[in-house]
Amino acid sequence: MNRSRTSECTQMLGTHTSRIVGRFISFEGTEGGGKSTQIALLADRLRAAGHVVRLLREPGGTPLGEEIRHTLKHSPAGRGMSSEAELLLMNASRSQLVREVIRPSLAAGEVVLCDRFADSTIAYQGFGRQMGWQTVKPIIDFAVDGTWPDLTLLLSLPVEISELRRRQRAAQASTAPQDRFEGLDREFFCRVEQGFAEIAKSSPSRIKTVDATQSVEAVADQIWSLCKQLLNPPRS
Ligand code: ATM
Repeated sequence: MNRSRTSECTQMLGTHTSRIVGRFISFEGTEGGGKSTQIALLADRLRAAGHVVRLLREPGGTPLGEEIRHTLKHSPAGRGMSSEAELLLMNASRSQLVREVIRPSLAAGEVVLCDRFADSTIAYQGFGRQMGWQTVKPIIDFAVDGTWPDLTLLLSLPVEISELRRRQRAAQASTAPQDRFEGLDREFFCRVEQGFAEIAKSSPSRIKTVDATQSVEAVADQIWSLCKQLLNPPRS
């Protein structure tokens, strides 16, 4: 959340009532790492523990964002899209999601689980499309205006395994059309993976890397223990 602005307002109003503040958790990683499965398992555990959970995805998550998602992934209009247009559309969707859903959800005390967020832009557009971290970061900052996840779970997978899982999935869903990202080459996904690794190194307190080659249960347990630390920090 944009904590500085909120605390400024609290001071201006001179109120001492405790604020309800939710938690914002994003999931990142290349395809095939099991994000959807892990998000569903975490949501079940959080709900069982009494939390109100909001499930979101990027690009998407609002009516406008879902239209942008279609343009980015499947629309014939997206063929030949420039990297610059892709970067701006990702962030158009994100800016709407932050203001229309994420901030109100956090203000209501919900736990927001988002399948991808700003780190994907650094990895895919910054590294994958080779636009550079310095180019994409100011645009992300404009879109999110201080709303960053409290915790980011990076499901990490070697490129060869990710590629294999993507191919297996595509073979199972042979009738579904490939999206604009699925057909990109191995070099692109190697750069994306390298991007995620560098982002994780740069923000070690927010981004926790989880080895996605482990069993589903082992990954879920590790994620749950990281989330418990966020939701119930030890008293100092
Ligand atoms: P999925 O929701 O199926 O992960 O598809 C979203 C695609 O958009 C995903 N593609 N692959 N592989 C990653 C890509 N993406 C970006 O390139 N930049 C972004 O900022 C985000 C949020 C997603």
